[in-house]
Amino acid sequence: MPAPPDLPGEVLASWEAIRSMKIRGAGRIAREAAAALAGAADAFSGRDAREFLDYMERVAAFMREARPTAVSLPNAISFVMRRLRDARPADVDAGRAIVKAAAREFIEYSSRAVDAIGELGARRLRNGDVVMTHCHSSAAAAVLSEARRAGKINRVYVKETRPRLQGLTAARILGEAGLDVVLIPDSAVRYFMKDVDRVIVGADAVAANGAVVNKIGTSVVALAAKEARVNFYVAAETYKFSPKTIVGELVPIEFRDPAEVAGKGWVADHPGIEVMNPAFDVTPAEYIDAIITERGVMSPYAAPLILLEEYGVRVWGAGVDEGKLHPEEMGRASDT
Ligand code: RUB
Repeated sequence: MPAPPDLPGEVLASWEAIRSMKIRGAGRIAREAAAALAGAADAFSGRDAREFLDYMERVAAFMREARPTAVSLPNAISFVMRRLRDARPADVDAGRAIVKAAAREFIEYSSRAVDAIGELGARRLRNGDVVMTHCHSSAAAAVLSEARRAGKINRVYVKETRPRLQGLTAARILGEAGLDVVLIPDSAVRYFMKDVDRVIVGADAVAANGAVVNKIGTSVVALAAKEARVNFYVAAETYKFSPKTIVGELVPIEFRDPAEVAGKGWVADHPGIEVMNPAFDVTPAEYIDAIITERGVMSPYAAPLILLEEYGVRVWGAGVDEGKLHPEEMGRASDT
């Protein structure tokens, strides 16, 4: 989608930062998008409330396209835009205040949710557990850091997570938290699974059927964990649950630049070879023992309950579009 002509520079910068993965991880992406909406509201210089609403809709639609898979992105945007639409502000100042307050509320909620997941998840770990993780997830890292603080765990295997090597970020952060980190190549997952008691990963999206979309390779870790009878946990805030999946839509999987896999030069030198770079994969519910949310630890099969609580019952047959989620369309009784 082309950037709207009246888009302020800071919104474009946020979009670019998310697109280029300077800002990455589903939670951070969502917080950045909420902050970008607040920045856009601040930057609006017109005086007409209707124009302000249209402008904010354009900004929201643009930001939603920054990356396709993390459902936290459209959910964060919908959270803010729903407030604005419902309030039908009479003037620009009122509209601006609503956007800024909603964005702040989302960002604060999101940060508190990660802390709560850390505490709830750490309780699930047993003394002496050896854990494996994949990619870098702030929510999964919160569980591991909290469990370390509680003196429960020490050793954690961190997969490098090709092609972007987010495992190195996880390894650094977990090392700083005092964990005894072992960095391993992705291909060593099955080799080391026999030494592991639990796996914990994050999520970009949780579908209504309890399937979890996360960094490519997550489903292979889940397979190896199941084979070795190792518990597999997902740490995910409730705003990563996807309302669209209730009506059967699939979470789109992002395919990234082939150069991330093989390097620009190699790709150019081998024009006859197709290089594919899917960034996420789907782990079905049957491979997941529990999802740790800020509201509690639940079975993946309970995902519809979270979605019902968040978005209401009239979602069925409503032709859900996360971009349009608001109480009228979604049958949600209130915004709280
Ligand atoms: C990151 C990734 C993370 C989830 C959850 O992918 O798959 O596991 O986004 O992260 P990418 P968090 O690096 O492509 O964004 O728990 O921090 O929200």
